[in-house]
Amino acid sequence: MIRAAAAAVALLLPLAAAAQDTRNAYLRQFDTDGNGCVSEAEYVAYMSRGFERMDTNHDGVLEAAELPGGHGRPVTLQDWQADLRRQFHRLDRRHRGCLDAQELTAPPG
Ligand SMILES: [Ca+2]
Ligand SMILES: [Ca+2]
Repeated sequence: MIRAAAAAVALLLPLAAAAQDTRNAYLRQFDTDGNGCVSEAEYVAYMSRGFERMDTNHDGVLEAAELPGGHGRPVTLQDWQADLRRQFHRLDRRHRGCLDAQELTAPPG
């Protein structure tokens, strides 16, 4: 796993312990079509915002200076999104291609 993506996930983890209402509110941030579950495209789109925030010079690559801790190998947006798709499939425990609130907030395993 790409370290920067792992760090982004770690920041979101406290939400995993939150109540169902909070989980549903969290899901709604991803669920742009409002169908109550998060597709791979919705997951990648939402989580890619973290990349955009970190990519302060907007060149589509996170250089060492832009990564948490200020070191590491450069990460392209393509690498980042490939990693997000792998995360999505790990979270999609029921293999429906869509995450419900419980799957979305489950600890990665
Ligand atoms: Ca959706
Ligand atoms: Ca950059």
